Amino acid sequence: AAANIGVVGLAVMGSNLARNLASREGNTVAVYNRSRTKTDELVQAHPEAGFVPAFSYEEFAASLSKPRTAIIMVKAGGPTDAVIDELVKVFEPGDIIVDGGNAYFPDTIRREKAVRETGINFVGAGISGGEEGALNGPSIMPGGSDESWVTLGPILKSIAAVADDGEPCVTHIGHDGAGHFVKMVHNGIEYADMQLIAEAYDLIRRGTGRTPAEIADIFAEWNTGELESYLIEITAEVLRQVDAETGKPLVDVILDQAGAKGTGAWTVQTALSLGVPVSGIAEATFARSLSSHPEQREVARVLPGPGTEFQVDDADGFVEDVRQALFASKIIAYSQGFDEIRAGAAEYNWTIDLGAVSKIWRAGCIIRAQFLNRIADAYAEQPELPVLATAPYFADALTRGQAAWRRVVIAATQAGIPSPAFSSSLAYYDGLRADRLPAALVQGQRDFFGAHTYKRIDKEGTFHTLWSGDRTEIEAEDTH
Ligand code: NBP
Repeated sequence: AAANIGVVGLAVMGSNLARNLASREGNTVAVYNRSRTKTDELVQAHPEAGFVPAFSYEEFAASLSKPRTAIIMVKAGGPTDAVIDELVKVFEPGDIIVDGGNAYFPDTIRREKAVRETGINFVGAGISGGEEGALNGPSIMPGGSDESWVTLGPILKSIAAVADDGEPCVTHIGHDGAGHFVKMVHNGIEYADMQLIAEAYDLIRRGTGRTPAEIADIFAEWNTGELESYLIEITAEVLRQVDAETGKPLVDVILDQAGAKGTGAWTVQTALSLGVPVSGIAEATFARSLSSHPEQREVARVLPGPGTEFQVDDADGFVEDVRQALFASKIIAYSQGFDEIRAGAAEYNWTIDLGAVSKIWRAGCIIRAQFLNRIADAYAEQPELPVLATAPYFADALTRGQAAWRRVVIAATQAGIPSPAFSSSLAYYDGLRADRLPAALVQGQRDFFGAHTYKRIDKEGTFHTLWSGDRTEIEAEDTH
């Protein structure tokens, strides 16, 4: 028993995480992979890491000091279940099994419940930041019991990314599936942020005729202000890239069909069942789906557009409008994402510190940005804040930016340029701040065809109009 931590699954993520662990003072890392070659290759390529290789689950368990702690980094789904089954056989009560893969949170809730019955701790931990993060410091979102956090906390803190203020990007999110839930929403927010940036690029390009390289400069400039973030930074890099083969901007050579691995869809599906409108994330997910149906796009080319040239008069003014529209829409997307976490915590009985979540996203993950400090400030000021976008800093930005935001959505609509994330965020904003919504009419319709009843603004109780009778109103049972 020489190792204090083990890693199962030595593909790119697992081997990078194992190297990260081994590079930290005080860690000795046991490694195991189903097929032996990956283990041999890793151990040979990194003698400096002092790995303790194991070639069976029994050997792996025997090489770990107690309480045994192992991080699983295998393909999500069946493979994760298979590894858990094997580890449960060789581990003992008090030991800790961590799933660092991209599990769907209901699976994590199920696994935690099953493993807990053996007395072994199970922790689902969202690990963000891809390969590079795994090696140099990811943002880590662990769930699981308080007991397992005592052992695991110091280990995870030692390998996590570090924010500018020196804080490690890991916190105990909440019990059972809370960590993977928060990782899921992180990815959903990432989808929204990327789509918003893509819409901003498209509008500027088509409205002003700027080249990708010129737009790269605009994004680089934006990256020095309130939009400063990893995603804005890499967008500039991608736009500046020239294709070696054709000499064209790379972005013009890349097929315009966006892929997805499903975490955006999970975020939206979960939001639908929780009744939380995450329209920015949903539109971003749908925009990827729309893009990847070439057969539909091909036949739809016959449908007419507005038939006018899109050319803005004041190019610099338009670029600034787009910047403000992007920032406003981004505030809404994050506000919606945090709303989903709040609602998920209420539904699944997790105590989640939303400010702490925003802080651990400041480094080691794709949505890392200065902006997250503002979210942390907002929740520090008001932990029960019902709508993040109403915190003073964000409300101020929306007040300053809303006129530009509207101009951009109008321009896009008139020009026939799709801006689903910009415009749905604006619709959400206007819906949320409205004094009265036409939901009153929807209730009337529901009562008409289904006797679903309604409430009144002027008195308590539940009512139904006798639509097919004399149309008088009666008090009714509340059937929603
Ligand atoms: P993969 O997702 O490609 O999985 C390959 C690993 O799973 C190999 O070690 C393979 O062993 C092992 N494995 C499989 Br497949 N079936 C197994 C089984 N029945 N029993 C034991 N091991 C099995 O690896 P990855 O790309 O390194 O990703 C690992 C995890 O990290 C995944 O959950 C993934 O979703 C997540 N991930 C996260 C990020 C991020 O940014 N956070 C990025 C990429 C991946 P073998 O060598 O014997 O075939």
